[in-house]
Amino acid sequence: MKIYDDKHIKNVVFVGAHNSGKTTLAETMLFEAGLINRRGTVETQNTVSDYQEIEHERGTSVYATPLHTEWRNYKINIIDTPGLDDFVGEIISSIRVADTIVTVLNAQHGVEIGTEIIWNYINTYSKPTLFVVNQIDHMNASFENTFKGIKALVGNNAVIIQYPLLIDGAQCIIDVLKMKCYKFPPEGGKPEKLPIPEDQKERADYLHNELVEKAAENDEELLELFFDKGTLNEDEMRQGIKAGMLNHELFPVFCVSALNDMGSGRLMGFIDNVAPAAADLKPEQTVEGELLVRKKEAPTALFVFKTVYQPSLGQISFFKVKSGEVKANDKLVNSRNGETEILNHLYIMDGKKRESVAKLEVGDIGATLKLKSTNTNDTLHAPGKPITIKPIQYPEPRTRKAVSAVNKNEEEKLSEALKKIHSQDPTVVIEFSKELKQMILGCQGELHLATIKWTLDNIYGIEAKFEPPKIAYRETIQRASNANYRHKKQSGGAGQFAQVHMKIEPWYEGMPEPEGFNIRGKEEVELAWGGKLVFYNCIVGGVIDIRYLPSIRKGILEVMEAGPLTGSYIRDVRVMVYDGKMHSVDSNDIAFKIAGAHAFKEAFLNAKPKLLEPIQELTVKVPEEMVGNVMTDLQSRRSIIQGIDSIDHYQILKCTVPQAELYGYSTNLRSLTQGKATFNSAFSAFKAVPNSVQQTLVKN
Ligand SMILES: Nc1nc2c(ncn2[C@@H]2O[C@H](COP(=O)(O)OP(=O)(O)OP(=O)(O)O)[C@@H](O)[C@H]2O)c(=O)[nH]1
Ligand SMILES: [Mg+2]
Repeated sequence: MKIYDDKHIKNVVFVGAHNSGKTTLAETMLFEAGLINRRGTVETQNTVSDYQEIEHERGTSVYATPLHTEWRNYKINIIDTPGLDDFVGEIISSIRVADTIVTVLNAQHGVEIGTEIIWNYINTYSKPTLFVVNQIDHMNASFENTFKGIKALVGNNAVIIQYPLLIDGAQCIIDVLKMKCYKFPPEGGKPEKLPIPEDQKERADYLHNELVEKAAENDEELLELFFDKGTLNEDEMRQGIKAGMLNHELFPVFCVSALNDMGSGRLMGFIDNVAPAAADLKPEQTVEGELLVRKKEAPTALFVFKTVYQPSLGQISFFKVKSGEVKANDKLVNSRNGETEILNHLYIMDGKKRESVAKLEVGDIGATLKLKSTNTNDTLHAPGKPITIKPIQYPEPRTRKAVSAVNKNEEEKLSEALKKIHSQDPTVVIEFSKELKQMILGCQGELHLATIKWTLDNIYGIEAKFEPPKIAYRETIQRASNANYRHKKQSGGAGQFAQVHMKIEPWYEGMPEPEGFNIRGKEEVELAWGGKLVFYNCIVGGVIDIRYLPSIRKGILEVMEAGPLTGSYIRDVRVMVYDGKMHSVDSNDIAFKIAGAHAFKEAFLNAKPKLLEPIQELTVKVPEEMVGNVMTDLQSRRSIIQGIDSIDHYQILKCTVPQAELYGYSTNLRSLTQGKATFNSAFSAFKAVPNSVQQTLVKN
């Protein structure tokens, strides 16, 4: 394998809505480049990219798969990503290491919600992007509508390089950069190059001129040339298009039929000739605030963007060389934990196939095995000078489950396996909730969850149970109440004695100080679970020694950790301890803690206690025609609609919904809208539950 420098490496990432044809296009390109001599299909489960068992079972890409081809003078690394946004972690990681993004669209459906979601991520990183309208062979294909959709998405900077045409039943592609008509044989492959047909000349000229102008706009010299000559030659156009792509101000649009191998050769040619190489992108700033030197002589820095675990190989870490070069057996340091890792072998991976290489230079993508303590998002750097590549920000989980091992003895094994899964896929989030006494797993949706379950079953051999997580309720009070508790114990030796009088009241921010009390001390306790306990010492005449007050407060806090209604945390109460008694011999800290706890519990139960539930703020983006169903469903979930906006043909619904009613929402929304709606939700506040709900919960 030849070693390529960053001027001759192109890292291309295929993204796009589910089923747009990314995996098929990748396969066709590998075939065109001669890396494989037979094209597999998704249906026959023999593509290079979708090689994992779960991908065969589901008939869809689940993981981003790095592939590569060598074409003319370049090494083109292709990463084929999944389209379903359950696997958004794989998509974002790949976008992060891309030099050029190829956004594949299905000409039958145009811009889909999946395309829009991904476009937002592309924008975050401002990566050079081209659009490929696929499936032009399909009877329902509409290039025009798809192009309109692209323009609506990216604006007037989308420019057509190719459009499809049928001539006497034969699939043709008109190319307005080369000003050629490519006519394909029915079986695909090499096209016949023809002049532009007479009746297409006007349109092709118009589009050509548009492309020339757009290309000129992005480079001062070219603009001058354009004003002098009135046009640009092909090489000048290439230069301008590349500059425009790098400025994120020009988005070329191509068309192909990946399935029938029409147009993919020309697309490869464009990637080869025009698309930015690794060396063309702006140098990145590191976490340490320095600009990365992208030279092979510079200190080595690798960014690990993907980790997989395969039983036969162990852990495989995929990285991009961000600076310097890496050789087999290099010792590098992980900037997160300072651990030294030995990279015993370096590989180039093509799906399940791997090829050993001696070294990789800056800009390239490779893999290594069996790193000890390196996760996705880590940087490995040469010893001596710490370099940390800015980590990828992954989205928050959209669905949460309580997870436990079916076999109780396997709890620890399960927890270890989940930690491993998280280190490979940061969109899987695990936390043990002390409050709920459950292990909570957060992920991106039902399909994501299904793959986690599959991995636990098949890779780690653990049977896990997923249940709705308990809801983190809170308890509070609605009116004031008093209690007087005497704790007295006389058994043999020293006795225990303490008596506490207290008044409790609902607390709210900005409330006036209590009246009618002689306030000696005030303590505001910020509760770890939210809300406050405001504790007043209103003891008169020293009836309780001041040193016992902290014990009374401790007793109250113990009750607040497990409220009398449902065992949930109590919040937002103020307590005035205003009277009591002590005994010169038998009173002690423990006695006052017990008396404080009992008095508080008694007062709490008489203060119209109320259960509070967590309320989420929910935003749903849904195509206009489906908004009715989504609203009806939301109403059945005790939601309160707060506003509706519209953007293009989408409605944006904003509402608040109790967390307890959101369980399974991602699945439900998907089935209500055929996956065309998206949502996100964030915690908003605790609100009182309706009485009927409280009755059921307190009974349980
Ligand atoms: N007619 C037609 N069908 C195509 C074309 N390209 C792909 N398909 C079909 O579309 C379906 C999806 O293709 P994939 O290549 O798996 O699409 P994908 O974008 O990789 O899908 P995900 O990875 O699941 O997002 C398969 O049935 C393909 O055979 C095409 O050019 N024309
Ligand atoms: Mg795929």
